[in-house]
Amino acid sequence: MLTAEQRKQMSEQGYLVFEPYFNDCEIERLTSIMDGFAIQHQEELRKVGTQGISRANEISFYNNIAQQKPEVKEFVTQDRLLAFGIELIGPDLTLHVNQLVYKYPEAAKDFPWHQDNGYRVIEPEEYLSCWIALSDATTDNGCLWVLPGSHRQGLIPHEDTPIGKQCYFGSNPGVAVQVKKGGLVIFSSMLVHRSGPNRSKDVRKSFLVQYTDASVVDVDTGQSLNRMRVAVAGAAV
Ligand SMILES: O=C(O)CCC(=O)C(=O)O
Repeated sequence: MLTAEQRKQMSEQGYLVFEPYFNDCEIERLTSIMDGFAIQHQEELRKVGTQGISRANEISFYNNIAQQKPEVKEFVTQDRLLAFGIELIGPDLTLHVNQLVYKYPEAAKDFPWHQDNGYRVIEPEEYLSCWIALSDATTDNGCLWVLPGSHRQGLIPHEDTPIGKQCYFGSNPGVAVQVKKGGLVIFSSMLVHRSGPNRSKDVRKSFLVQYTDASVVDVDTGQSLNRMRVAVAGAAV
């Protein structure tokens, strides 16, 4: 799946960009499903204001879509996506998180610097995050920013902030990962990343898919996470 050069970049920098990766038809089909969940989620959020790191009229993180929609299950188990997980994590995989992240216009806040592992400590520690652009992602509307190479530092302590957990407070601006609709960013769960505010007039839409080794346990409880199995012995389930 990956060339030697790409494997080197993944190992040294902790991320890779594929652009374009999914065609318009694939993205439109996925987006029409995500839009339905995002609208519903925002309606719920307007009643309560916030729910975890989601905020009414600002940002939605909505999870477990593949468990509700067969088309999305098919999307996250397709070879073109799963093969990255198999190559970089291992032949036996579970689906850790699958969630839409929608940033609404003029959501003034960023989503702070974090490692995905900062949200839940698991073992084996490193897993793969696949971030799919459902709309163009730019510095204007809240694209991802990364600190290349930061995945090599191990798990960094995270502090709770009102807008999410944060593990980096320094002045390094990092690298903006601007991608067109249909682009794919894959990165190590240990990579320090953030996303910027959406100063545009449109919703910035993405879908995040994460693959963990199937043996994964929650370090605090010692229990298996009981996630959906997506690959056995290097083949999709
Ligand atoms: O899509 C975004 O704006 C941020 C996503 C992200 O960093 C995450 O869910 O870990």
